[in-house]
Amino acid sequence: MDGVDKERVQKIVYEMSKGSKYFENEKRKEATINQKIEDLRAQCVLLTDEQISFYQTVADKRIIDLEASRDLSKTWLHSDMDAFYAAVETLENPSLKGKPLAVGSMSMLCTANYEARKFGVRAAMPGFIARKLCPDLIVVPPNFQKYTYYSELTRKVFSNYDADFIATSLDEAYVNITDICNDKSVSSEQIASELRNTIYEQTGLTCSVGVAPNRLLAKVCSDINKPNGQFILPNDYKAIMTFISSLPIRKVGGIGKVTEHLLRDVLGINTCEQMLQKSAYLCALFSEHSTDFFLSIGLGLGGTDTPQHKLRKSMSCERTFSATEDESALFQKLADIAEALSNDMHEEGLCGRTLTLKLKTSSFEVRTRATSLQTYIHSKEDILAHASKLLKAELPLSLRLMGLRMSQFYDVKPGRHDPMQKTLKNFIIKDASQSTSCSSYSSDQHLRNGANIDPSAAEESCLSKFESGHLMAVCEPEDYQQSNQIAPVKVCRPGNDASGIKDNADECVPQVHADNEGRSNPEESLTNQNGKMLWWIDDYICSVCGAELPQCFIEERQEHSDYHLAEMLQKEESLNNRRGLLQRERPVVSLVGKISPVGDVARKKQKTSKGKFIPIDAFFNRYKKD
Ligand code: DCP
Ligand code: MG
Repeated sequence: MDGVDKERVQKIVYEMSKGSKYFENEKRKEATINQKIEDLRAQCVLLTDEQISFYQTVADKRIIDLEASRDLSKTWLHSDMDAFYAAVETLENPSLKGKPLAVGSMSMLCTANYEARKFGVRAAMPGFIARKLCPDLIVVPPNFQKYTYYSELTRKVFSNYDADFIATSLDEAYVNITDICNDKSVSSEQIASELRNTIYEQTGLTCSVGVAPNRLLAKVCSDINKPNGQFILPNDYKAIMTFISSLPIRKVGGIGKVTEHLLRDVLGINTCEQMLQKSAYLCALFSEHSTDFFLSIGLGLGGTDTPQHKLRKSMSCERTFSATEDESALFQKLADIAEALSNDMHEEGLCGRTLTLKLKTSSFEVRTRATSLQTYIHSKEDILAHASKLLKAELPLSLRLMGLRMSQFYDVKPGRHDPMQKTLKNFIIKDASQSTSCSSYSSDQHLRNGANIDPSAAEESCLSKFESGHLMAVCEPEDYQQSNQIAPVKVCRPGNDASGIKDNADECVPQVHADNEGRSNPEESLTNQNGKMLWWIDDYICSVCGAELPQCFIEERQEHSDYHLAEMLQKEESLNNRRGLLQRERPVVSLVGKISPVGDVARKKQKTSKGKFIPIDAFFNRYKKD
């Protein structure tokens, strides 16, 4: 937006969207954020000197630990194609060269070329507003086949540098160039130039590149000399700290509009360095994992290892003992099992969301009781808390075996997708869990882009809870594409995170999402008890049905996920009906009553899916009048 008449752009956008549903939603989101800011400020005021010095000690220790994890031995390159979709369109139609061009529709733009950006036109802006800003703007519809083709060409180039490169979207990738620099005895700068040249030779398209000791910084660096440029940050502590000292926090992946506002308006944090200066307050107000992430940013830390591809579906631990109905003995055993499971999970860097309690009674009847959590957990305390609830509901009982199984992990999807891009499911909602009985929970969730625990990461997301035991994950990594580290699985301790990120409407509500740069939230992911799920492959392909919808089609994507959710509910409903018929003699707790209204809506929606949701244009009354 440098050199853009921002005031004019803001005025036009305001005038054109005023009164629209989108606008009202934005205002609601703003009000929620403001309320959170007020709450956090109030909490700050209540902090006593004693508490602040306590939190300072905690923060200092954490900083020492994080610093100890610093690894300067790796060199990461982040590549980002310039105005990708628009550049492809121009390549295929040279008459577009030099003209302001956007790809998308009158409802929403996916991207704009640099000529159009001078007018304030940008991704996720409705095309009709863009036209107002730039009357000569050419808008062409997206063609994903073309973009995928060119993306594949770039990926071939990346693979020559790093067989395990991480593609985060069609036009972005992280390449570990440590080995190639060493093997060829060439500088990272030379590799960066060479890679950019090769991409240009192979595709006719330009990209920008950042090189740094970790992915978080490499991503920041690739934006510095955009378009068609590169920036190298040396593997040097002093250079990193100087770089970080004045870096605005918003430039860092994982710090989106909401987090930026909270940190700035509550604690006066604008630059990465200030994270360290306010470390005590960060510890006091935010969860352990949020704080770790913030402090990591202050230290310029980020992901350095290539994520392991894991396929583990579940992890369990069970104990057999002489039959007993002594409740305190049973709870003690449960605590032991929870600890063992937690240790195992910790070793593998896993956090899970489905906890199953297995019981064998003294008469050898085996029961399983499971709970699907809205947070990913791994600590002994969290596991025990949920397991105890499950056990309590079964007592009194004489048992000879107890076991705990955790499933639905964050894990790394095999393949080229970046685990950090769509993973950090910081499932942070106040209502901690709901339990349901089941016999087996398969988890395909690990097949999503998963993550190892990495302190230096954050994207924010949440779960929307649906009735009747269904959970729909609405994942809202605020700045998913900016996120350049392996996302951690943030563990929610209810009541511990005062950030407001926890239940932030901005991140949680699957409505219109766009950050400052108009970046839409990319992922509406839904899962059911069979592990079915929806996410957006390469940012635009629906994993369930293959439909193509770019990120900026926010409403359309929401509608699409709603449709699949409804479809899933319908299936479940008919399954329950069938079960009801088959098992008439047994009392069946039917979910039908609860889900059928949704199912009905969905059925209608399926037929009229185009007309059911108001297209975004309709939200803009002005547009219609014009
Ligand atoms: N995209 C989208 N919706 C958005 C943002 C991006 O559909 N809200 C698509 C279109 C872009 C592509 O993803 O061409 C890559 O996104 P980038 O953010 O990298 O944007 P560009 O490559 O277009 O521009 P830049 O030169 O800033 O990288
Ligand atoms: Mg790009």
